[in-house]
Amino acid sequence: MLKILRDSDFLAKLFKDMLKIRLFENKVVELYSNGIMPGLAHLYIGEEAVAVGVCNALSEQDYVTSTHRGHGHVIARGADLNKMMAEILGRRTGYCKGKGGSMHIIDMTKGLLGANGIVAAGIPIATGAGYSAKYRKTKQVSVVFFGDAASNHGNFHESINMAAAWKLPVIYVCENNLYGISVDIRKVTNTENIADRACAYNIPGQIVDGNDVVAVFEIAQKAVERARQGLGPTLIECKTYRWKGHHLADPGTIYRAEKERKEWIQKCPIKNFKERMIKNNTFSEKEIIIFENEIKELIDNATEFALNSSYPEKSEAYEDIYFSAKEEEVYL
Ligand SMILES: Cc1ncc(C[n+]2csc(CCOP(=O)(O)OP(=O)(O)O)c2C)c(N)n1
Ligand SMILES: [Mg+2]
Repeated sequence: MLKILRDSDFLAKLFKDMLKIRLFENKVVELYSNGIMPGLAHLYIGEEAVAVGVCNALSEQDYVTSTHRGHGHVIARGADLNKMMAEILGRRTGYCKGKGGSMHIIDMTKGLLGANGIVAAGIPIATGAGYSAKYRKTKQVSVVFFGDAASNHGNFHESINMAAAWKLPVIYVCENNLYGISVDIRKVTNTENIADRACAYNIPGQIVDGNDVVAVFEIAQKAVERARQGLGPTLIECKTYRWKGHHLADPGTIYRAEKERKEWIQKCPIKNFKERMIKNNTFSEKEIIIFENEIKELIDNATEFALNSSYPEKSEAYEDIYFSAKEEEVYL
């Protein structure tokens, strides 16, 4: 704790990474509300400390798998904002040439094995990446982010069982934001903590305040060390909350109490970290404004880049996919 609290460059990076996610997603909301963004996106607003704390504990060679709510993981891993925004706006300069959208951002150069629209599907992929790293003796670790609802999927149990038995270098990061779409996790799960399940596999299960970026970083760093030493996987449960609805078209208010939402907004990971840093004299208000302006510029540039890019041609619709039928055959 002391070591990183003294390193102001590192703390500035944590702050900027969280702010980048928040402001990027605010822009996504604006573009969607103005009818400029096609489809939907699942926002990470309120959960930024999880992705930023964990990804900053990794090295460049490590692997990450993400979810349908993936903007935060991808940005924290250093993805290119221009290519991200272009992808979300369906432009050919995007990560998947505009054909994947928000839920399919992938960047192999950053060890990002993909956001994923299938709940819990990233869990066995990260487990396989961990197996590969162990087999190749590379000392890489593999991290999977997944939600509370995903922890009730068979993939979770099968993957952790295998990783525990074979001591694979995998970190299982559960983002417990209390809901799977509209379903309250407390109504469909009989254990108070998802991390408690770790004992069934004889691995460490850690619970952390998912809105405290320093706490998340520290716990992730220990899990990474353990994995690199060949001691096997860790399950980390980050207690957090999504401020918005399940996706952009869901107001998120019908199935959740307003009081609960407001209490969590008080625990804003960015505001609280900023206040702490100012109180500790790590940064001044002026420096914070400089950081904010830097990030706004990046996001404005990304938006301009995306809006100035063209859409893919109709003739490209069947390129880059496993499906091999010709367009005319599909419509027969
Ligand atoms: C295998 C599968 N089943 C169901 C869905 C529909 N679905 C999309 S998101 C979601 C809930 C996910 O909740 P959680 O894992 O807690 O993640 P969160 O959305 O809260 O981040 C469901 C059921 C899906 N995409 N994939
Ligand atoms: Mg959830």
